[in-house]
Amino acid sequence: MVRESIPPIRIDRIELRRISLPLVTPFRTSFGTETARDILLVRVEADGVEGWGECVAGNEPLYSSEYVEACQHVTAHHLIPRLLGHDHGLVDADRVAEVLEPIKDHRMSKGALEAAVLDAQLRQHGLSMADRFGAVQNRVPSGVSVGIMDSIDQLVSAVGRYLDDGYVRIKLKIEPGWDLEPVAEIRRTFGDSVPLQVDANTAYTRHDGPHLARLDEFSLLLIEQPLPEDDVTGHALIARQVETPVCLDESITSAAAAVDAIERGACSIVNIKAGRVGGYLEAIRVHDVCAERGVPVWCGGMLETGIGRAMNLALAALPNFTLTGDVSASERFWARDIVDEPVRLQDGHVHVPTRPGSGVEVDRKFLDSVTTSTVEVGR
Ligand code: NPG
Repeated sequence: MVRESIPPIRIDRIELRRISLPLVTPFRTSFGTETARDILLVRVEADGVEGWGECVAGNEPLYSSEYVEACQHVTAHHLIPRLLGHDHGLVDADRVAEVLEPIKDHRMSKGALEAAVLDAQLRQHGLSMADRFGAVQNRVPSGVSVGIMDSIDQLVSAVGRYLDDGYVRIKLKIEPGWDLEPVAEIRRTFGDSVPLQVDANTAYTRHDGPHLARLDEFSLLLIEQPLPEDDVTGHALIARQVETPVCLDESITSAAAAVDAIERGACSIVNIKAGRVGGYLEAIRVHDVCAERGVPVWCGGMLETGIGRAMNLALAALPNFTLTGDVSASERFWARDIVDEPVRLQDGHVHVPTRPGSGVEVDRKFLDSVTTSTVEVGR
């Protein structure tokens, strides 16, 4: 698909803002429990408009090596100086990744900065992110990710509530000791027709193929990231031992990594998260290479506020997002969101924003009330 380019913008100032938001309920995965998020937001001021980007790194380096404090440091000291030093601050979102390329990794930080530039540039030209990305849907089905709980009874109640809310697909977090039993109980309680998948967040080993194959009887949509991120060959071994399709998340750090994993038979489905691959533009490339190879994708989530959630929706509306993603309603995680139009669930779907840029406006008063620090970096 040809996506038209738009004129660059001249950046006047970039603000790094940290906010603290408590989660409505603790969220436990195989790598840890989150009760509140310390979130880095990037605000770009350019030609009289502002653009926002959200960094999805967690408080600690548990999901990947990135974490919020390091993201702020690398953004302030390595990414922003390069961006502003290039062409006197005249920036095109399409070229941000290239300008930042000499800095190794730090994809979540790069993605947040690129998102802020893109948001400002699109607002400047009155274009929505969905249109810029090539979205083909105005709403997408909404799935929900359900954390590991203290008891199976608790899990059953939580899943029951989400199904009552209308979520059309359930993802259960699993780890050794919390896999066969919870999955069996959810199937027994809610039946075989509930679209169900599991996510291990790297918690298993290459020896666990026969154990994971015992999940096959539960007709799961997929099993996500059973092994550590760098074990692509191990995933190919597991994929041969289980009938349930293997999906990769942590391992897919770029479009090139997606091609490699697919060609090596390590996955037949890909979870796309913009932050994990260095930004929305690389995420679109991941989408495209998967589409070319007949590999379906779905949009993951990283406990984003309304800013990241709105952008995820624009991405999830692309044609090869044929599996239901993790873009759930804001209220699934936040008592109050920081934007004027939080994501809402309607008939099991969430709407793709249509206004310019991300399509959401930041609620400044509430944002200020949850802000813990602000740093300005000028041109
Ligand atoms: O809906 O935002 C959401 C959460 C979906 O389970 C979810 N995210 O491993 O995919 C994951 C997990 C995650 C959350 C990963 C936070 C990293 C940080």
